[in-house]
Amino acid sequence: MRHKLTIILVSLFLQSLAQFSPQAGLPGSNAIPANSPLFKAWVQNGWISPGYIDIGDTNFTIDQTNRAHFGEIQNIFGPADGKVVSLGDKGTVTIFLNPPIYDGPGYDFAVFENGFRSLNDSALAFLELAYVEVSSDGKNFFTFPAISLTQDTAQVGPFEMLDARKIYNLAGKYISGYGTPFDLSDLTGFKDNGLDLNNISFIRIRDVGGSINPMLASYDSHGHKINDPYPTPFLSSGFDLDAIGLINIKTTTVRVFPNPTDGQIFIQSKNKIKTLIINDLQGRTVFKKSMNVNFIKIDLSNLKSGLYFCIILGDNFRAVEEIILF
Ligand SMILES: [Ca+2]
Ligand SMILES: [Ca+2]
Repeated sequence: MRHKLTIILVSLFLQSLAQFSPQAGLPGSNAIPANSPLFKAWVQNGWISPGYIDIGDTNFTIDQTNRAHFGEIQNIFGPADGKVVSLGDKGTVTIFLNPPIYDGPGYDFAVFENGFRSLNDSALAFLELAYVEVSSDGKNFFTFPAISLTQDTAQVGPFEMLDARKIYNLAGKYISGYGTPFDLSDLTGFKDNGLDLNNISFIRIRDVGGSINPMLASYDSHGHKINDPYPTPFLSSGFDLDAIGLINIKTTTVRVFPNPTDGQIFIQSKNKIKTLIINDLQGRTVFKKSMNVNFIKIDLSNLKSGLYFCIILGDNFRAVEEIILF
């Protein structure tokens, strides 16, 4: 008990000292500008599950809906350009990566939002924050361990500024035009839980909400409430996703064709295919088979039309391909 208390006190002391990377443009900032040659590709797809305009008042509507609806999902495709889609309170955007990304040297990807700097203090900015989660299989997502040292006793208001030095591993830490970088090596602890850091095929951005009301709060990895501008009762409520720049991208060795398909699918792989799994968009497994081949034909014509993910597993090898069944 005493030991535990000591650990808590030491960790509180360290947190009070901790200063993370400052706002973009300040010395020592790790913000990556959109035109950096580090970016080898940009996310080109995604689907949104919009959150409430105001999670504290779900009866509040604009244009007959209580969900955020500002911007098209297409606004996140391609390089960061300031065009965004709004997630709403605790809304999500999920992105499929093909080819996957992997834990290579340094940062592996960066997330762009549309925050803006304070006119009075270059260290402060209007920021909306989101958790970042990744998955190898589209079923099990793992969240980057985030830290918010912003006080959590007085609600940050709808137009109040945040200090980036108090924010770690949350998207939206930097102003428009600068990406918040993420290093997959921060998730090494999840390797035994099914996360393959060598094959990350999905990224999910999840708005934090930002309320410090205990009924509505989101917490960081130290159990501290994440305080960000709330309420933001506008169509554009919540995190505004602009783009995701990819840094460490895998070269792919799998072909799935024809695609889209009416059901007949051929899968060709340089590595031996040992297990083949088909999951639907909700992550439910609709097909699973063991084998030991480089080439296989399967028939999915008994499935409902829609989007599926084909997961191809071999020895030290995994690929995920999107299949459109019509
Ligand atoms: Ca890395
Ligand atoms: Ca954009």
